[in-house]
Amino acid sequence: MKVLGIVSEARDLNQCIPATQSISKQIKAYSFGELKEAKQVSLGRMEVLGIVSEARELSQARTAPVMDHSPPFLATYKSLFGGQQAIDTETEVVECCDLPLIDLSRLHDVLEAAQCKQDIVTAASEWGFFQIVSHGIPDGLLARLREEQVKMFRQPFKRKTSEKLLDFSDDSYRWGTPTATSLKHLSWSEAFHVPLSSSNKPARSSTIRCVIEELSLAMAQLATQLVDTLAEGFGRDGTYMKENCTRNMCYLRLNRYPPCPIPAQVFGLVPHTDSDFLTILCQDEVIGLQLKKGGRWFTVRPNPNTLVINIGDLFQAWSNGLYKSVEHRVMSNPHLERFSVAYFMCPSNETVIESSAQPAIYRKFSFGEYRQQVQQDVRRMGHKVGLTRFLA
Ligand SMILES: O=C(O)CCC(=O)C(=O)O
Repeated sequence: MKVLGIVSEARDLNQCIPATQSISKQIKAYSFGELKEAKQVSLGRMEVLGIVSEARELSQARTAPVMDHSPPFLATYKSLFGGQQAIDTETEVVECCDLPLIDLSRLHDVLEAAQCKQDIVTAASEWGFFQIVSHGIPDGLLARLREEQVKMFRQPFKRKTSEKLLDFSDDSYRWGTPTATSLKHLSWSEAFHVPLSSSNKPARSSTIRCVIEELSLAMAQLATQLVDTLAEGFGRDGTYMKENCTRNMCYLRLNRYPPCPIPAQVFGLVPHTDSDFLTILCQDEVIGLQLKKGGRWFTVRPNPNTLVINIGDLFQAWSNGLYKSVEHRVMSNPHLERFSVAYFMCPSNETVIESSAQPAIYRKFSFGEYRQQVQQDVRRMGHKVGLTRFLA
């Protein structure tokens, strides 16, 4: 493994993936298209892992129906390969961490509520990330969403790019990073971006639309509860958020990270902070999410039984830096596909973000202005600059 530079991956796999998910079992989930694309670069890796015969067998199974659902990353971005690497898993030692765990049922216990609120405030200030249980989103609903999400991504790639699937808007399906000019800006992932404004009135009803509708209502309620607590933490109330972050301003992103034959070279999702107030993330059991704390990257130990909450840029500005919008990224994985769903709590474009603290770290700005600046930076420089552009 050392020769192939996959020691750390093997360590991660050993530490963080449930034993029941053997690599050989997972590889059966690969489509022919993925294997075909991965074959050139990854047969060596597969050989070392003792799964080469299965890989060959699968890649040669031409009689099986071909469901080519993974995007053609290698072919499309070939001009970026062979140059500078985005990441170096050989030199970078990344430890696993457990996010602060908060049981939200304590908010309803008179003896526990104050301490629970304090724990949320502390986690948002020190980590910018925490995980929650007893959050009120039914497990069955999350499971149904995952099932529908998998079906959406299993559609042939051509269909995902060329058709308006299930009433999602035309540009809902996204993959890779069209603006990437180097590997470090490329994300090896695909996503359906679903503005919740359009989920209210589906032209025709489908299971996924109904599940999204139900989930977005539950997520909005949860987000309001968290925001009330967080606003209270610096002497504000949640009215401002309730008025400006109505559900139709928010959006859901369904993410899929296909197995990547060159994980040492490319991210699943490039390092970024979220441009919203607050994000609620539902991830599966596959390792991938990492966050930066004290200048070092940590791998978040995945726990599919919790929801992960992270603070976005707007909350950092509104709280005058009390809460941290922390840089995070997703590592690509050579063997396993990974799914996640993120709910982004956003205000209307006209909403003005202004801290009432003095001196204010950031000048006041509207969300529309912020969004435009982020898009411009990504277009011009390949990456987001974020809040540092808005220092007072
Ligand atoms: O998939 C994940 O774990 C993180 C997703 C994320 O950071 C995003 O969608 O912005």
